[in-house]
Amino acid sequence: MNPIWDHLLLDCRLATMAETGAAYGAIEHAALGWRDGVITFAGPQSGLPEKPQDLATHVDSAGNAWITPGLIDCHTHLVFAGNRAEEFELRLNGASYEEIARRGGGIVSTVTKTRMASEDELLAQSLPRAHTLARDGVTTLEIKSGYGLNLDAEAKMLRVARRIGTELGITVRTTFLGAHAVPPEFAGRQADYVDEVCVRMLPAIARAGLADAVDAFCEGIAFTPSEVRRVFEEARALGLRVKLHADQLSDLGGAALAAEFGALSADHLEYTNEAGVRAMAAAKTVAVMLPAAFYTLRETQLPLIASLREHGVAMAVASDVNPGTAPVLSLRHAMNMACTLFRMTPEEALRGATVNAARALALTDRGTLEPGKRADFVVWEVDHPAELAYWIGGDLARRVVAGGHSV
Ligand code: DI6
Ligand code: FE
Repeated sequence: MNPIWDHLLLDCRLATMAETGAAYGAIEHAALGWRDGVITFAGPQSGLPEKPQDLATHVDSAGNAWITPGLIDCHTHLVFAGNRAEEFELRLNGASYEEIARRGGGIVSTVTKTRMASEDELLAQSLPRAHTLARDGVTTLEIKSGYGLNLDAEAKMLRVARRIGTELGITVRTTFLGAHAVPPEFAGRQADYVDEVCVRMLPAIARAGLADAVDAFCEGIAFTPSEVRRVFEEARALGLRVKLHADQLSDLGGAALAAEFGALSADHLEYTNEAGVRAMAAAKTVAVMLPAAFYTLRETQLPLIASLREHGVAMAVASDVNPGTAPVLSLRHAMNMACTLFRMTPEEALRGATVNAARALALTDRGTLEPGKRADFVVWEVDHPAELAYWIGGDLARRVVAGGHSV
């Protein structure tokens, strides 16, 4: 009989993250099989239908290692030029993030550098960051534009994001974030810039197929709820799903606004109120927790984790990799912060970086280890899945597999 699968890994401990009733959806003494990049078997080894050698071309032992779904980082601004270590220093000398932004620093300084960089330079600067995330277990990565703020530079960022996926053999989902900040040439003409985003940039980006979703920064230092509404209406007309930077620094009702548009996710949420939580629950909008930004800004207002939990809002955890508020290059580190700072459990943090992150990206083919899902998984050097959120740093991923191939 010819083997039916490409690969079969024996002696696994699977944290499937599927809703099995067991913590982490765990299955011990398990086997994992896959063919053509898709999982064909994820269950007790005793349940294999044939002898391993008859089932797969390549049969290996995982040596009783823990295996999880590939990690999914569902919110990053990973493509940018330069960095903002200088601003970090300014903040340590007393300036606030908002003051720096008002003085033309902050996001706009990254915009200047990103516009100046050629596409290849931008790739060369950004790729190592993505590589670092992937080595730590990330097999699906969302990347936003938002440091170009004109059509050419935004398109350049999104092309670089797509090239990162091709270069590393991981999945990259792109998000258009033209409404991130007002570029200097539109200073004092914010409404005109919103026009530019809605009438010119967004339709062209959509036509070029460069964006999988549309995001905006709804904040006192960025865009008002009514400006965001215009962007979302345009996105809806173009058939693109939306997500929102909501209530990060103040409560502008961002979570409820996102929910009203059936957003995939509302992200940050430190200042979101109970009504916002209820609106998200009703709309099944995922709450994306970004504790690295909370940490970097030394924020003290905690998102309403207990209420989100109580209302059954799915919580994701993402790195928010960006040069201003989250210079973090490990999704696991963000998971650690989600536990230590936000009091999420290690299991919630892992769910947040797998199954719930998949939901935040509208990806139904991944996030758990189950037959029919993509063969995206990580073999870890740990004795318990809680270690993934417990260790700060460290080199824990023994093997990272995306679409059936080692990354
Ligand atoms: N919220 C954030 O935390 C990042 N963007 C956003 O909308 C910060 C981006 C930056 O400072 O460069
Ligand atoms: Fe962000």
